[in-house]
Amino acid sequence: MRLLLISPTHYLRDGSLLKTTQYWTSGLTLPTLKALTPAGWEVRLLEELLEPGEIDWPADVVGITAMGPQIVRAYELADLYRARGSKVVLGGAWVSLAPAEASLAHADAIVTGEAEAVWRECLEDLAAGRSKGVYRAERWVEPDEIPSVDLHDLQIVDWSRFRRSPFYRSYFHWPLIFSRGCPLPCSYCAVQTFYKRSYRTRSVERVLDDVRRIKAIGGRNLLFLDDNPIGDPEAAKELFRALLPEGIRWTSQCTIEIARDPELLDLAARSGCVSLSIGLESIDAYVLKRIRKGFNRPDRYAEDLRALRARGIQVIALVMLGLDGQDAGVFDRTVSFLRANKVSLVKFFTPAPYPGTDFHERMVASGRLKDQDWSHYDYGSLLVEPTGMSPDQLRDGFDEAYRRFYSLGSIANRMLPPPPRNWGRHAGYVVANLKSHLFLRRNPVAWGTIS
Ligand code: B12
Ligand code: SF4
Repeated sequence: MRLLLISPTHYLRDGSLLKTTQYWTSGLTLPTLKALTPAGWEVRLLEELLEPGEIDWPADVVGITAMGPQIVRAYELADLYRARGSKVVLGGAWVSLAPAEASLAHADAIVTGEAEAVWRECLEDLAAGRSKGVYRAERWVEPDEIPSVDLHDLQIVDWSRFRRSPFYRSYFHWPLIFSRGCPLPCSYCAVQTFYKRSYRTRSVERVLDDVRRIKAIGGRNLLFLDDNPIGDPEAAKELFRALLPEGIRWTSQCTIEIARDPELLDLAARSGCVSLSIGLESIDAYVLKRIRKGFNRPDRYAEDLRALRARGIQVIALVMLGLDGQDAGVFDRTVSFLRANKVSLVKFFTPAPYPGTDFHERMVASGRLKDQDWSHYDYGSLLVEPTGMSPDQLRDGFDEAYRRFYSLGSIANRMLPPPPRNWGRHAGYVVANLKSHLFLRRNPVAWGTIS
């Protein structure tokens, strides 16, 4: 039997599909599904960011994952492969959280929740020509049931460049995971909704095993794909202690709490943490309370950011613009704050009500959901009616905030003088700032649709 596993790309506003020739990291979804596939299946993986999504290969079953705006393309590919006679199964966060009927209209089966518990049964059924429709994982898998992947299954790696180019070796970040889920309650978050606020960590031995396999092929830059690897601070400390002798550099995303536990921050920095994406979301406590993120406590941000900087950890701030409680003054105040606190990079987001989340329900109930075209569920589309400003003010303020944050004056102001450690990495972030500056000059209405 033949199994084709696809990670689709998404459509841009001009109707073309987003494509790239290189990308700095990779998801683990397809290699994980392959690792869970019983022996006897011939498996092929396809990353549509880099290669055509329609290939001439007679797959008996096609499995498609999707996140955010990719869902539109996922449905399109599903229809296409079904028309050719393959059985199609869809899965992932979007498919799990959106109404099942929406996906079942395009697929023979859908998997909701983690594949580990149901993938084998689903494949056996499809191979035998039957389907239950929805394969719902009724339990969380034990963390050590999560399989390690074969690194050669990462479709995004350019192996020949990895072997010959020192630049590419420092550019590409090898993905691995320590935890699944997040115990926190942010109302807009698909992760805590998908995992129902559960949180599990894999054993340190299993993670070290992954680290050493990455090192064995020459990888030194790692990315923990976790949503919040410090969700259990004591478990995180145990991991970071174990990483101390490994001589790696790593990056991840987590809450600002990392700056508030000196031992945790110290271990993170000494174990090789060089940058973190941190969801600040807003600099106002009353705004954060409304999205159940009061735990962020913005009155402490300045001190927290100083502590991270002192350890040479670059902060990529994630900030939402257009939330309830924010008026048209938010753009100025936010950029000034980020400048004053020497934040290295920022990603701004307009509020995105992902299906299944409390935020989505609230926006539907209040009639404020403006756009249900899933291909617009990216970083910067206006999906909900703002309350504190007009949609035009939000659009213009959002674009202007990007331009001001990445202006040359702001870059100099934020990036100089360099932090006391990790100068090489800092230089890389200066270059990233300059590239963003040039990109925004060429594309006045520009926001990323891929991280
Ligand atoms: C790596 C990653 C990326 C990479 C992907 C690179 C690549 N193409 O290889 C990059 C950085 C490009 C990216 C981009 C985006 N991402 Co992303 N990404 C992730 C991240 C951090 C890890 C994914 C992963 O590999 N996980 C490990 C695997 C093993 O877990 P998994 O994917 O959940 O898969 C398990 C189950 O879900 C299920 N499953 C998943 N797919 C399928 C498919 C089938 C057939 C089956 C049977 C089962 C199944 O089985 C797996 C094993 O249990 C997740 C967060 C997370 N913790 O998962 C976000 C996440 C998936 N991304 C998300 C989003 C929103 C995006 C963006 C839309 C962001 C944006 N606003 O632009 C873009 C979309 C990009 C695009 N092209 O359209 C959301 C999805 C929310 C949602 N409801 O859809 C997540 C959950 C993050 C979040 N905090 O909300 N992302
Ligand atoms: S801290 Fe991050 S991962 Fe956790 S619930 Fe909030 S947004 Fe989601």
